[in-house]
This record gives sequence, structure tokens and C-alpha cells, in this order.
Amino acid sequence: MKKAFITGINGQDGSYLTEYLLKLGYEVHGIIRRNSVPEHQQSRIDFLRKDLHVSYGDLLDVSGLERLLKNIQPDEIYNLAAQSHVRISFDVPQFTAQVNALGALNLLEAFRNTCPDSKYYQASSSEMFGTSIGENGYQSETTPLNPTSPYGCAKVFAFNITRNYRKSYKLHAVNGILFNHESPRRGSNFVTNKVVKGAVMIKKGLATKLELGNMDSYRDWGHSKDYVRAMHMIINHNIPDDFVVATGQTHSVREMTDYVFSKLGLDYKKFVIQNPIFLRPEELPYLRGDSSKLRKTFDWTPEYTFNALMDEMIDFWMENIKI
Ligand code: NAP
Ligand code: F7E
Repeated sequence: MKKAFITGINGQDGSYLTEYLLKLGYEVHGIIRRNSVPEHQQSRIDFLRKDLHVSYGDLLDVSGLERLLKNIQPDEIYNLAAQSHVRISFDVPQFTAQVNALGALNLLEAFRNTCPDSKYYQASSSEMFGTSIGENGYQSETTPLNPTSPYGCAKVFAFNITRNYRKSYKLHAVNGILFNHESPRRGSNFVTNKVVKGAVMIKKGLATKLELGNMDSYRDWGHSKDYVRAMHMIINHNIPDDFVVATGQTHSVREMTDYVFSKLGLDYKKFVIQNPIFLRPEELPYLRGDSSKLRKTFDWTPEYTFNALMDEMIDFWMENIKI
């Protein structure tokens, strides 16, 4: 039985990855942080709890990470923990850098010192590309990194230090450069889930307005379930390497909002207003990923289309918001 160790196990991706690995027969270990409302610590993995080995841990607590890895001796380590909200990274830049950049280094050190024969996956992000776009209109593994947020800057460090540890110490350490991916489990302050939840509240007569920031940025949105499958493929490739994971389709926030409201029989223009508090000091205007390296190497294709993803989220909130 293979053993996996997941940081951020109660996050959107951590929960889907856990389900996926359990189905493959893995023994799954993960860390959660202490929260004053204990019910929230495991809300996304509660239904899997009896099959899991969950410990308290934090990316900032190196001795705890070393102790856990030394005891567990995992075959695969997935570093999914992060302060993952880009706009909030402008409010808490130093904390974001500590967790997303130095936290990754802490885990790499623990991996190198306690279980160097394991494999390590770093959750890298399309936010690292910032304003860079290839001549063909896509971002790929060779597009320069030009981040536009403290989050993106911290992720560039984690990306580079993962590559550096791979080369310096001959470790099996890899990066998945994932474009935006969503699901009903997405935090409701990310734009897709915020729009769907807000539109459903309006449809049910529980709200009259939805406040958003910039509606003219473009994102390449996929489904988290498709992306955790890719993580498992990437970490298990015989040559440690870095791969973009993306759908190759892009939509503006406005198009996505229009789709969601129209699906509910509503005209978004009557309900959506701009609130400057949701604008960012620097915006990333356009993302569209070229994942041909991943598709050629592993025969990966996403099962969800953009419409199927949004429809699943709409159905979730229609069922779960009660009048
Ligand atoms: P998420 O839902 O925000 O989950 C992040 C998890 O990390 C949460 O469980 C959080 O725990 C945990 N965490 C935060 N700080 C921690 C710390 N110091 N020590 C231990 N755990 C900590 O994010 P996600 O959408 O699943 O994304 C997973 C990873 O992929 C993140 O690294 C993210 O930056 C990256 N990524 C995401 C996307 C995307 O579109 N979703 C795209 C590219 C890359 P709490 O609940 O206690 O806060
Ligand atoms: O914003 C615009 C906002 O917060 C998407 C994270 O998973 O993907 C995610 O980062 C777009 C931006 O995601 C609101 O300005 C408009 O242009 O859903 P988001 P993100 O910033 O792209 C990357 C790949 C990650 O790695 C991150 O971890 O939507 N937008 N109005 C808004 N965004 C939010 N959150 N709220 C609004 O009201």
C-alpha cells in the first residue's frame, strides 16, 4: 500500500486528491491547522475522516513537519497548503510569503532530511506568469514568469526552490503549474463560487445585489477533480519535471457571470454592481494555458467543460441554499 502525505488536505484540492488517492488504495496522511472553530478544520474531509490519518501541523513549524515525515515515510508528498487568495495576499503580503514561499522550503528541507527517496509535488500556479503571454496567446512551461501579486511572487520562489532542490540534491521534486480550477468546494470568496452563490441567493429572493471587482479579466477555468488526477500523473512520471495543467479555453469574468445568471433566467446587468474593495492594486488581465506537454506525456484530457463545471456549481448552490 502506497502512502501519501498531503499539506492543505482540507482545502479544495486536498479533499479531491484525498478521495482520488483513497480510491487508488493509498494510505493517506495529512495536516490541518488549529482553528478556534474545530468544525471548520475538517469540513471538506469530514465524510472521509474514518479512512484518514490527520495530524495537527503547519508549514511554518519545521520540527513538526520533520517528525511527521520521519514517522510516516510517505512515498509521495503533496504540498498543497497555501494562503491561496490573490487579492488577500495584498493585505497580508509577509504572511503570504512566509507560508507560500518559506513554507515550501521548510517542507523541502524536511523531505530532504527525513525521506529523500520520497517524491515531492509543489502546487505552483499560473499566477506566476502575471502579465506574460506567449506570441500564440497562451502561457506554457517556457513563458517567462512576471508575477503581479505578493501571492504570485511567493509562488515563483516556491517553484524555483523546488527545481533547485531537484537539481542540487537529485530529489524527485516536481511542479504542477495549475491554471484556475474550481468546484462546489471552492472557497466562496473566489470569483466563480462567489458569482454562483450570489446569483442563486438573488434567484431565491435572499439578496438583491452582487458586488464584484474587475469583470474584464480572463481566466482559464477547469475542474479541481480533473486537476488532482494530473497532480498524481505528474508526481509519478519517471523523470521529475514541471507541467502546465489547463483547459486551453479562456472566459472573462463578465462572460462567466452572464452564463450563470442566464442559466437561472436572470439578467446580470440588473443585479451586479462594482465595489472597488474587490479590485486589486495590480491585476493579472489574461490567462490561457497551453497544456500540450501534459497531454502528450500522459494522454490527459479534462472531463469537465466550462459549462459542465459551472452547471455543477449552480446545482450545488440551488440544492444547498434553503429559503
Ligand atoms: P485552498 O482551498 O485555499 O486550500 C489551502 C489549504 O492550505 C487549506 O486547507 C489551508 O488550511 C491550508 N493552509 C494554509 N496555510 C497553511 C499553513 N501555514 N500550514 C498548513 N496548512 C495551511 O486552496 P486550493 O484551491 O485547494 O489550492 C491548493 C494549492 O494549489 C494551493 O497551494 C494554491 O495556492 C495552489 N493553486 C490553486 C489553484 C486554484 O485555482 N485552486 C491554482 C493554482 C495553484 P486552513 O483551512 O486552515 O486555512
Ligand atoms: O479571481 C476577478 C479578479 O480570486 C479571478 C487562486 O486559486 O487562481 C486563483 O486566483 C478573477 C480576477 O482567482 C471579483 O480580479 C472580479 O481577475 O477567483 P479569483 P485568481 O485571483 O485568478 C490562481 C491560479 C491561483 O493560484 C490562486 O490560488 O476575478 N474578480 N470580481 C474577482 N475575484 C474575486 N475573488 N472576488 C470578486 O469579487
